[in-house]
Amino acid sequence: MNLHAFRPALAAAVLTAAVTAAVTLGFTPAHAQGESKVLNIYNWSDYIAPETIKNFEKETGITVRYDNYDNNEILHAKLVAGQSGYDIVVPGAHFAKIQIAGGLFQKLDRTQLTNWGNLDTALLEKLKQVDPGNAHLVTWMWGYVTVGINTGKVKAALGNTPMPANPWDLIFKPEYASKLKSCGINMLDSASEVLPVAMIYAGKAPYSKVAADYQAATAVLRAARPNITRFSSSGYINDLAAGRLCVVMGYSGDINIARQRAIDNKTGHDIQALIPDTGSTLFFDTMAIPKDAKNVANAHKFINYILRPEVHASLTNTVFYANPNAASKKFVKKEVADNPTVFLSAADVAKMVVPDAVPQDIRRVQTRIFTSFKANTR
Ligand code: N2P
Repeated sequence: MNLHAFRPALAAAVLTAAVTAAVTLGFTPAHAQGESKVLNIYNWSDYIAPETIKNFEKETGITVRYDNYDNNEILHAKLVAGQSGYDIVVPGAHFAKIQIAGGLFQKLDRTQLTNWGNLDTALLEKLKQVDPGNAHLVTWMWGYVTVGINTGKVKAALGNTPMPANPWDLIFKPEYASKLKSCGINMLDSASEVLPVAMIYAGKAPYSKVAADYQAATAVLRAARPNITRFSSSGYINDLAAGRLCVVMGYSGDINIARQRAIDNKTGHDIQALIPDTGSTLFFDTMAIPKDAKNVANAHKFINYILRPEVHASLTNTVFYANPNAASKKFVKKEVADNPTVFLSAADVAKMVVPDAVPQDIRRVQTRIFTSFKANTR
């Protein structure tokens, strides 16, 4: 029997049996209750294709409210407070680990996720470290934090000084950064992103659980502070594309979005995402359903829709992040598939650090250091 033809049939049979059992037992499944035709999604900004929501709405008759955030801290605070009103959220996996432990998500119903088989099994295995049994999370996309530059502007500002071997020097080493300040240096506006990178630069474990280790990152950030001209976790995309910034600490795909915008708008700016040899931090952003979500069947429908190979590929084609959908590869545009800063080589992946959850006391240390760094106080 053809396995592909068999799977949906099996899933449908299991679903029918489950519904029958539930009705017999006196439960009414959510979709049988006539769940309202709405779905509330909270996702990162600049992380979707223009047609993704429209096509889903057209096909299902479900109206989607789509809101954005640009750092994990904002989402985490909403989830901890409860009653967020969202049916799908997309935390970074290291935050999701804490959120799962805190009972903030409900388990996925795999019988409603008939496209689950499209997921890359190696990535699923890795994700089990965060979500045992892959019970709560489905990866949306993944990428890494890195340095993005406007090559012409950086060259001009550095003058006779050659580019450093370590791109992070452009931001953290005053010898370079003091020259680049005039054309604008952006740093991500998020303690949980900036501290691990500053720790790598300081030669420390990026997700150290030892508070004293963070003194080294404090020193790195203090030295860098006079040269940082902008803190932003999303607004830097346009500024980089338009030549208002020459160096950013940003998200890999966002830097490539800026690159594409500069090309499309014929601004003449050459924007490049760099891959530091000394490493950087990976992130895996994952869809999850909050425990108090109201539209659970609709949430499953949306997750299953994203898991279609063409849909997942269209996200990657638009925002330049790798996706976890093995079956989507053939729908990824050649120039995106060939971009080594979107799909990292094995050698480049090996340079990167896998994200890790840190306990609450360390999150506080990170936040305290970041807040005084940003405010430029000691
Ligand atoms: C989307 C950036 C998301 C990456 N613009 C960080 N998780």
